Amino acid sequence: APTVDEEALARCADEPIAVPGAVQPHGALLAVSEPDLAVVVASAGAADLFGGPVAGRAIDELLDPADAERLRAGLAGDLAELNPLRVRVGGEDVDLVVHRADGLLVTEWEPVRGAEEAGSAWHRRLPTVLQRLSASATLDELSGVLARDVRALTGFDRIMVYRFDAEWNGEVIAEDCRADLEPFLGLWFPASDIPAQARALYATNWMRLIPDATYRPVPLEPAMVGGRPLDLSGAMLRSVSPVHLEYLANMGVRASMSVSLVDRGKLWGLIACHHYAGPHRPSYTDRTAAEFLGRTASLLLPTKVDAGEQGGVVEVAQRQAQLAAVIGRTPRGLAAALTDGEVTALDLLPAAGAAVRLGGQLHLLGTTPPAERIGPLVGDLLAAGIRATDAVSRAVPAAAGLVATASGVLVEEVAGGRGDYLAWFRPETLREITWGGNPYTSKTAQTDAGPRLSPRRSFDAWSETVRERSQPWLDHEVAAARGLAALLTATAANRATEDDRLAT
Ligand code: BLA
Repeated sequence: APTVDEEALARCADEPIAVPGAVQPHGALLAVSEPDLAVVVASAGAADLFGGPVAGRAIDELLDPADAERLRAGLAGDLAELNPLRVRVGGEDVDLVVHRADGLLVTEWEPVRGAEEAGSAWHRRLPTVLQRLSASATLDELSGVLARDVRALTGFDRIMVYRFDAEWNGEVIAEDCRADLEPFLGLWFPASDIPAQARALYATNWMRLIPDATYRPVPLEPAMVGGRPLDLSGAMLRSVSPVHLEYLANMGVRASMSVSLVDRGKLWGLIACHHYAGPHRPSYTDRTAAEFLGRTASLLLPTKVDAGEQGGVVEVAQRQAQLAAVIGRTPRGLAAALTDGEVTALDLLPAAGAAVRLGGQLHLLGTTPPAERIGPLVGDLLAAGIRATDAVSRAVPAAAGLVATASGVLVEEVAGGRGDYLAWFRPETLREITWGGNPYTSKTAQTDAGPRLSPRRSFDAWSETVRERSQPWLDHEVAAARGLAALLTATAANRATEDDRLAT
């Protein structure tokens, strides 16, 4: 993976994107105190929308009496059910969306003029879409359905399903786009394109929209409440990072939206949406429908078969059962059960070599590093808390010179503390990957706050051969290794107890 300047990268992740002190201009923000609903913070220019100054006024006074009544009734209940409240402001239809932050009620007012209103027809098709999502057998199929249906719903020029790897680089695994656009399918993007604090925000906040990436941020007034800038992490109008706006400009993207895909609490990927010709702003309702599809697909993720794992799951489970049977049948000598029989520890999962250390004795199977190198290697990995790595040379110093046989190492302790373990080895596998632009050309610029990374300028496909890496260890393989180690630990403990009983 690209090693861009670490310090500059850390700066990127330091940018306080939750508190930019500004909003985007396609709406107005008023943060009010409760229960009087008096305006404490307003976005600059809010007076234009409301036809007069708003500071210190109560927002229900800014509304028609009937709308004010609906707002008050909604505030007494679940805010999520109130959103959006369609109200009239200055003769215009406005979607009012509210949430609470920093002890204030944050109200956001988005005039619907310009936003597409063709959503309701689409909503009637939702059951069909849900049916398609749940009927898809594989991850590929699910992602394809998601890209096509989110595009049909939102009208963006390009929809991509983007999946993170273990180091937060990402691959475009599905795409639906205008026929004249060059496809991004299969391209990889480096982790630094979406820094850590943004990923953290996106794991809890599922949706963000930039209808026009050439916008000028609208400041909040006053800039501070109670000595702090207002937390906008839950605000739909939140002004986004200027670095990201530069990135979009370099990519030729005029409007961008993304919806999180989250697997069991962890950010798994994004549905990334681009518009090129001009600004693009799907209505609040259509956006939330897209978010709903993202949430539904997220729930389905664990149930879909990953192309990389197809077939393997069953085979590994069978081997695990066979080994368990052999262990149960063999009264003495667990090591012999794992290394001498028809099925050995090496057969448990796809690997070139395995090491079994039981009762202080090391047994080698297949192609492994030299015996004397294995102990120190395993020791370093365990000390570093690493159970599985496909890039051993980057993980621990004891791996020097071992990449040919052991670029990948999977290790599980047996009966912890005695130095016994099971380990599997995979050789280096050269892999060609194509990045969406040479990731090594991001520029580091000096700023007052220290070095800062700026987005790369070219997104032309750029291929690279990845070295010193093995095939990755899949979750079910790691689980099988852990299961076998746990069985050996329990069996060894049982037999020790039996031996004690026989001796007395
Ligand atoms: C945010 N970067 C993002 C977002 C995406 C990407 C989707 C979320 C915001 C949005 O929906 O537009 C990246 N967009 C992509 C990728 C594809 C895409 C990979 O379409 C691939 C198809 N960006 C940089 C560098 C920095 C950086 C060097 O290139 C750091 C200095 C920062 N990206 C950055 C930040 C955010 C971001 C700070 C958060 C923006 C925000 O929410 O305020």
